[in-house]
Amino acid sequence: MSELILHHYEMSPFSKKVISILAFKGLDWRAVAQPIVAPKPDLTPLTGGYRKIPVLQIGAHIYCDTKLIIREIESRFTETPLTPPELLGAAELLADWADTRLFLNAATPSIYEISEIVPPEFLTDRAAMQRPEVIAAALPLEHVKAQFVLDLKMVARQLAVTPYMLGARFTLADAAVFHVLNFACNAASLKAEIDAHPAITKWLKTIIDMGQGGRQDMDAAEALAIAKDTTPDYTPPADAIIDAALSVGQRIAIRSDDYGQEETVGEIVWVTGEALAVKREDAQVGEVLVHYPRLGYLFEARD
Ligand SMILES: N[C@@H](CCC(=O)N[C@@H](CS)C(=O)NCC(=O)O)C(=O)O
Repeated sequence: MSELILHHYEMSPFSKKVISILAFKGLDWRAVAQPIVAPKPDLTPLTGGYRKIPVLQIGAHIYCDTKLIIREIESRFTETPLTPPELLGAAELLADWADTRLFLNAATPSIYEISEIVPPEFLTDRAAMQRPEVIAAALPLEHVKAQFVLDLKMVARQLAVTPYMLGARFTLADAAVFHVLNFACNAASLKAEIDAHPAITKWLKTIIDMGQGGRQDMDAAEALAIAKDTTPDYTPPADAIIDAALSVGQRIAIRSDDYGQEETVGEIVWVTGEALAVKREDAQVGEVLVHYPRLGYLFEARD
């Protein structure tokens, strides 16, 4: 069973980053709708705790974080490469900027502005995802919005002279900047700032018009049953390494180094320079192999 199953919800910006890539590559995939706020009882049996969206499931393999999800899709489907090698480093750096700094500058003002179209518990849920010291150090909303407007100028400067963020073709850099700006369009005042740059509006439309690839919806129960009926492949990848700090067989807890502190606890099966996979067992889904990138995550030994 090697279907791509994306656990997401319609409003999720990071899901749109992955979906734009599924569209670009013309791939078939299954969409499982997950709740917009915690708890996520049909997701956490797969991840062991991680509640962020999206999560990619392939059989009993669970991929957390879009950085890793996209690399996995790219390595499995090579016919339509997303980012040529000569642009990959630049695309990953730009994607990191978009996913963190641009996202924060856009999300904070957007979330306040769209509060009437999200469930009432949404703001409390998102506030609870932040560490208290981050909340205490929060910058004034007007400043954050002004930073977003400055970010737009940099994006527009590029799109005024090339059709895509890194030149003539769609790459990872477009998917990453797209998901943030597309989400910001939900907030009227941010959409007005975006629309002040016709090159950005045109580029957004080009990506939206790419569609969603071959999407078919799937029930969460079916996705959980697929994980249960499948045995993960524990074979280490060719680039697996020996890392004394993260040795195979060790039990570890994995958690994000930014917002969302839920942990995945499991036994290390393999480690590469940029990712790792832990085995865990759950009454509902049996044995699963949960994959994480190393960038952006903390690992702590557990007995
Ligand atoms: N670094 C993560 C960030 C994912 C993320 O923040 N996703 C948002 C939704 S787009 C989220 O999970 N928010 C809380 C939630 O949906 O429960 C990634 O690249 O996948």
